[in-house]
Amino acid sequence: MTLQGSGLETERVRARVVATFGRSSLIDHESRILQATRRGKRGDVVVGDWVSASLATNDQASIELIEPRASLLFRADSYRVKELAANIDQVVVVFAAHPSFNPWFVWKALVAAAASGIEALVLRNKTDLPDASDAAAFVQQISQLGWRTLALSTKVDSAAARDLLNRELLGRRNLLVGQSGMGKSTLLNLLVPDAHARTQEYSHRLNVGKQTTTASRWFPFGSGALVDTPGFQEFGLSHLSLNQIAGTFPEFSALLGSCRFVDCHHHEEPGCAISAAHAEGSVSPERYKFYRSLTASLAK
Ligand SMILES: Nc1nc2c(ncn2[C@@H]2O[C@H](COP(=O)(O)OP(=O)(O)O)[C@@H](O)[C@H]2O)c(=O)[nH]1
Ligand SMILES: [Mg+2]
Ligand SMILES: [Zn+2]
Repeated sequence: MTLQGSGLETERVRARVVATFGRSSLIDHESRILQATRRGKRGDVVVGDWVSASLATNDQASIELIEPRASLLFRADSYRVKELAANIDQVVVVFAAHPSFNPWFVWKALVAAAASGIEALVLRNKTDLPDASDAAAFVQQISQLGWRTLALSTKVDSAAARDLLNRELLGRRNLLVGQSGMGKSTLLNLLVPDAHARTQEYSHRLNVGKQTTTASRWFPFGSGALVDTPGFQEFGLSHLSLNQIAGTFPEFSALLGSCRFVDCHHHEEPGCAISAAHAEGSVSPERYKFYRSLTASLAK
């Protein structure tokens, strides 16, 4: 569509937001990357959004409208709640025995995904290295709780890793999360060979320092996508309510609704079905401790 008037010719395009930094975004319109700004509004554009933008002749676009999102994934840090990505349909949580991993990071990412109604896959990377921090046992526990899991070595057995990953990731819009050093970028580069070059191009065009990976980056992958996230050590969940959190624990699902009090916090209230299950050992002590920690400030 071409709008005439005021001497300026603009064309409306539909595009995918592939990177953001401050008020600037990069949008992908039929494989052409354009620089875009959002007039008036601040910070409401999220990587993964479909937008409608008007395109000026100088290759600068202005985002006019954000289409309704199929999903939106958040995480919180000590300052604020941040959107990680929109329109994701699978969260891939990457961890490895080296450097040592934090099991609660993996569990928190699973809570965030489930609370947003997004499927999750837990990926144990670096199986070529000695398993000094019991990664295999951890992934087995997660699998017993009902999540899909994979174990592979991105670096040493790349061909096998690529086959396994293609099977689980192709055709989906995947968000890679994990503590830094777990192998997310290695995995991304294995599946999307020009990802490194594109990351540099994105940073250059957004005028961000080369080393700064401060935000998510969207890369087309088959009919879906792979979205890389920056290294963060904490996956805060302060945006979720107690009921939302409890609802993401698979081992609670058969018990929710059986507590004596409808508004039970499952913190050892009389007649609590979940603390009873914990006392009997059918809810693991570590998982219950994790639940109590997540909801400590919410149970009032
Ligand atoms: N031994 C081994 N090292 C790996 C594997 N995958 C990644 N690495 C290494 O782990 C380090 C961190 O990887 P990187 O992809 O940057 O992690 P990210 O911070 O999660 O993006 C790099 O030195 C990689 O070469 C693997 O499967 N096995
Ligand atoms: Mg990385
Ligand atoms: Zn209860």
